[in-house]
Amino acid sequence: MPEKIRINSPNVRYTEQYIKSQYSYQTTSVCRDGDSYTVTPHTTEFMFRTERAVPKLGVMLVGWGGNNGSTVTAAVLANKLGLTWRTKTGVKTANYYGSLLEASTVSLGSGPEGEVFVPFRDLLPMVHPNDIVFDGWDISSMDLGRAMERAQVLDWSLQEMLRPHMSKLKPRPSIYIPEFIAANQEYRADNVLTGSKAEQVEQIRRDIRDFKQKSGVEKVIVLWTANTERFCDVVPGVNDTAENLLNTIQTGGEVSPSTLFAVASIQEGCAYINGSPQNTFVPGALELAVQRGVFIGGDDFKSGQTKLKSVLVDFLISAGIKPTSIVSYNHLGNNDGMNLSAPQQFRSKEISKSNVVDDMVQSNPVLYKPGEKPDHCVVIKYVPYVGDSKRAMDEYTSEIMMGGTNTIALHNTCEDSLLASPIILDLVILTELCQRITFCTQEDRSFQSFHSVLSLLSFLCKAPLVPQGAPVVNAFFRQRACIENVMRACLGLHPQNHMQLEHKMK
Ligand code: NAI
Ligand code: DG6
Repeated sequence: MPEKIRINSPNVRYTEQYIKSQYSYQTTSVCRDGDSYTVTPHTTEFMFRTERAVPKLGVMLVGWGGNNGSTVTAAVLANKLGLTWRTKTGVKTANYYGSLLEASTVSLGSGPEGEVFVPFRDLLPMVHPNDIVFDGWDISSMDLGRAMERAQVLDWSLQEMLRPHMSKLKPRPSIYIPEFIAANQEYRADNVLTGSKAEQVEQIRRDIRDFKQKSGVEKVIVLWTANTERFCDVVPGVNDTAENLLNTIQTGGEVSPSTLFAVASIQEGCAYINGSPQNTFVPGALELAVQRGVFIGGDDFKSGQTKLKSVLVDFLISAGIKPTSIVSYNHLGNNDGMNLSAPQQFRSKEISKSNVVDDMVQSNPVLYKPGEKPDHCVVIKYVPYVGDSKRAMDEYTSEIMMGGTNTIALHNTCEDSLLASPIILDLVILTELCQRITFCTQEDRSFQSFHSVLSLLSFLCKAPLVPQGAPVVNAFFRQRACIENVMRACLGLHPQNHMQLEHKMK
């Protein structure tokens, strides 16, 4: 299908296979000498190539029968079928609100009628969510129709329309190692694989191949949206290198289910994304992904409270206001909340929710001394009655001018899974797009892909995974600008500069 946006520039060429762009990447290096700085601008010439053919995409969800898994599957089906349904407040229509790619826009420039905005998804050829084929695994055998009902997320009349379709979808048996998730999850585990760890990894690999073959999809991406696991110890000789990790799987030593899934996916050449906070990507798993040139991404969907935090703290600090204390309470009553009521699983989430302001704090040495941080406290409580409708209450206390104090208190209520579902779609669609982008520089003419650790997904993750030594960016608008500007580079367009000089001249 021809692209909606065509670039009229000598720097961009459309061949049958690719959009090819020449792009001048501008950076600055800084030398500090005491209180003075020498700043040197640099330009590197890049060539980007984006494959134009969009493949048929299959997505396999680990935890398919959970609230996120069943909700995202139902939402895509409802959109595909163009469903509308009645609620007490009127008629609702299926949509993709909350998806960066589907429901937000970017500015292309100006036309006779002013600035022109287009949906993010139109920038480059991308998979449409309606065309994604889902499959997956769950330790609970419930079909997706019953799982959707168990989740209590979607309106009943919509569930009734979806049930005939959803009931045909059944999660594949999964890897269950009880010690990694809360003991309170045991009652769900009636759909589990048996055999050694190596045999179970082989079964997961067979499942991926089976899905691909039966569904006819050309590409598969695997995404973990199963329960939060406890952290794994990183142990030399066990999981510190790819070779040791593969040996440990053979000998049956400690490897978490999520890492076993990651290994199976990587071995099948399928990108693997971790939507939960645990350290799935132990050094051995990371090394394996790099060795095989497979994308991995994570960790932990950035859906609500943390997303707001990455906006609010960015706003405060970049406005010169000094946050000194951030206290974040949550209570929720879904199965995720029940799992997180166990200390080790809560600890995984606490870690991922707690490091999200570090880059913003470090960016402002006027406000913070080296090593200084705001107090930051995260509390999560399980309250069954509220179900998936999570409550998040936050108090941000900041120092303002002349010893003043500014306190902001927030209360947020919404269905957690309806925030996570569009993020799942963005993660897989963006990952798939990145698989079709290659680039080279004038100095090194051999085309390469992005690093296996796909840091472009940071916008969608609470604890962004980045290549070793790369900076972690949590600040919301920087993360968004990164995605937008990389896509613009693929079209030979300069980054958005927002200067609007043409409107500032006499
Ligand atoms: P859920 O508890 O409803 O779903 C998880 C599913 O995973 C369950 O159906 C469970 O049976 C299954 N499961 C557990 N261990 C498994 C294994 N080894 N293999 C296959 N399936 C397994 O939870 P929900 O609400 O869907 O959340 C999923 C994950 O996403 C959680 O870890 C949560 O912390 C994370 N998350 C959710 C966000 C949200 O806004 N909903 C945001 C950020 C992260
Ligand atoms: C309680 O915090 C449950 C969690 O799974 C969160 O709902 C989820 O991680 C979303 O977190 P946040 O901070 O992005 O709203």
